[in-house]
Amino acid sequence: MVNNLFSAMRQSIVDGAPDTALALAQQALAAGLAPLEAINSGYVPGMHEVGEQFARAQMFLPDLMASAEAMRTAMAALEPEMKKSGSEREMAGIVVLGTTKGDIHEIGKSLVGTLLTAHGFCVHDLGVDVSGEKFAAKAGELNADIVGVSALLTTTMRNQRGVIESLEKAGLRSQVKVMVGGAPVTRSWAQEIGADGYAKDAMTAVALARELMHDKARATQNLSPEPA
Ligand code: B1M
Repeated sequence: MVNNLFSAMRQSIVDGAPDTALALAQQALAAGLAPLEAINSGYVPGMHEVGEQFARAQMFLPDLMASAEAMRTAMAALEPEMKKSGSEREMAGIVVLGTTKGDIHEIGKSLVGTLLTAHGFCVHDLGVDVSGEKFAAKAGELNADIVGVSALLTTTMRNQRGVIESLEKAGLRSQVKVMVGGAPVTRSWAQEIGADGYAKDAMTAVALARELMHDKARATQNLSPEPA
């Protein structure tokens, strides 16, 4: 039964059908299905299928855009449910999030933001096509704990390094942790550019953000003067 629902969700993305995607999201919520399960097992496989068909030239840019619209519509229905628990918890940390300069892919980044919010982080989402300077300015203004940079294109991944350089220039690097992610990003790339961590998906991003907050707290304790 639930597999039929997942398969219909997947198909609504492949078809680029926002109304169907929305109706299925509402059906899932009414049935008590966890929103993240609907996203990961229903809609995301549809996006992968679309990406593969696009790469094989069996789908074109307008198809990709229609699929993205269907995905956004479904996520808009599921997001409030996912975010609910976050508002009831103690604030876990401040995150400045965005997709790197030259890149307008927003769905994965927004999902990361939603799950961080759901787990108590205060997320400031700068959107897409964000320059390193903008990341650094917002991180400084908010005294952010973490800067999260998403990139979906092999050509824009390198701008993640630019964000780190901008934080260094602004004198903020020692106080802000940097996490990176996005389909072409790998752990070794994160290490190469000097990021503090890499997460392969949104749930892993939450675990990583918590880990980075622990690292920050430990570093602060080590700097505190010894009690007399
Ligand atoms: Co584009 N696109 N796209 N696209 N698109 C890809 C990425 C591509 C792989 C498709 C393909 O060819 N198979 C390919 C990139 C190839 C490459 O670089 N090697 C590609 C291309 C080529 C392009 C254009 C250049 C096409 C063109 O114009 N000719 C163009 C570039 C525009 C630009 O950015 N300058 C383009 C445009 C678009 C649309 C605008 C049409 C649309 C985006 C709409 C939108 O976001 N509003 C789009 C889409 C939808 C895709 C695919 C099909 C799906 C992306 C997506 O939303 N996935 C994508 C193919 C694919 O990825 N399989 C493709 C679902 C999402 C939940 O997953 O984003 O991976 P994802 O996020 C995951 C993880 O990666 C991770 O967690 C998320 C949730 O689990 N994650 C993080 C992401 N960010 C993170 C940050 C973190 C931690 C984890 O910490 C901070």
